[in-house]
Amino acid sequence: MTEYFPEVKPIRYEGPDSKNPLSFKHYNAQEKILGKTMEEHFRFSVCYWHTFKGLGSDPFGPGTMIRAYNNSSDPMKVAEMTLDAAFEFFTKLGVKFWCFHDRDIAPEADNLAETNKRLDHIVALAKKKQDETGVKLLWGTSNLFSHRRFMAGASTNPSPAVYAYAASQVKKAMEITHELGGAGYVFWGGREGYETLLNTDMGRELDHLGTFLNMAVEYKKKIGFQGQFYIEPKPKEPTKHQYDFDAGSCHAFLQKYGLMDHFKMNIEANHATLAGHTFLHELAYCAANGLLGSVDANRGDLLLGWDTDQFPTDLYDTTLAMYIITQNGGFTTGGLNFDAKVRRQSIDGEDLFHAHIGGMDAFARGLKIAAKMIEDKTFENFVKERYAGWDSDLGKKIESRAVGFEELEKYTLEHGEPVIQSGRQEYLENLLNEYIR
Ligand code: XLS
Ligand code: NI
Ligand code: NI
Repeated sequence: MTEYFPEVKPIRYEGPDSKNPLSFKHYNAQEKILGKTMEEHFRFSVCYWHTFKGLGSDPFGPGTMIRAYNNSSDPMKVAEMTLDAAFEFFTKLGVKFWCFHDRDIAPEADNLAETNKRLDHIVALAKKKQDETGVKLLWGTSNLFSHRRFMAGASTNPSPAVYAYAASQVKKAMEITHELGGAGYVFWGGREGYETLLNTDMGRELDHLGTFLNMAVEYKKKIGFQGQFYIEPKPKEPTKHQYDFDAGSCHAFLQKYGLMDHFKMNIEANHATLAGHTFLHELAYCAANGLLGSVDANRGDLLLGWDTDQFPTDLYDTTLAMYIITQNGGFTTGGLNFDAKVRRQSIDGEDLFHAHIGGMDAFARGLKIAAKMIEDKTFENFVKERYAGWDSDLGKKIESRAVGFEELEKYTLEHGEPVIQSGRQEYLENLLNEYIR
């Protein structure tokens, strides 16, 4: 079989002193941290769309990357070669999961029936490759945003015929995800949002989206798909107002449409920052509400206000993310998917490896640091101490709703001015720097 990345040998852990750029310095799959191997902690996944289908195009010019697996005028031949390249890449990198959109793995044909046949062909090949390599599907999803029919949205489209098309596509995407043993299925908003209220009935669109997801839940039960459903929040891009703005607005949406038992969140780092939050905030919000599911790992650029999807390298981010995720029990069905792309000038196949190695090592370092923070309990104890008042008689009475405004007024009149204490932010930030080194 053709080797698509002949210049790269399987990537090994060589430790922090290694000078080999094509080795892991920190990610050591079988090393145990807090009772679990690193592999189990992260459940790293490679995404198909950026890594194999993204060729560096931007609004100012076409792709810059020339790949041997893209070199055919027959789109199905390209699909087959790309699948070979992808599994060679997963195996060499040593990552055990992948993610895809339906249209990443097989190109659309002239009609839905033919398109589905193409998918079946590729899915059969993918299933064989999964069996041979032990690589598994973290989640599948459907591309409801590239084709022109979805220009005004999929399940929030003004036309019920487009809505029906989207439903048919998601139905098939769920079936193939099930067929490939996917651990989850992601709903990212795509073009579910709007540009101007002059042509939009927002209330109706939201209801339609709620109905759509309820239909998906019904169909999931019908086919016996056990994977976890996720919503992936994003505030803008492609539309100006995406309905799945952030974890908080998705949470409200899930509650309104009776979907809380069926969904968790897939939090993408750069989507959080586009929403004016930190990655950490979104993770912590999900953890606080039982919604922490999976992560799309990447980062944005401080100076650019769009979804740049860069590979994660910031140790503060990876440390604090792993701190929250690990403290909340770690991933179960979810994992850490690199929804990230190399820059347009990084044209070699080798660059795909450097990018993933860097991301995996950054998270491995983050996990090691977070583990130390968890073991030491320094921050945990600080927070506990800060809220200790809530374990006092007064705090307990409020939390158990044994008192109301009248009793609280009586307390205040009796006790006078409360004693207040420092939040010690700078002290804590200095302490964090002692861990990150
Ligand atoms: C786009 C999203 C997308 C989802 C999958 O910004 O991140 O890639 O993860 O549809
Ligand atoms: Ni994403
Ligand atoms: Ni994104």
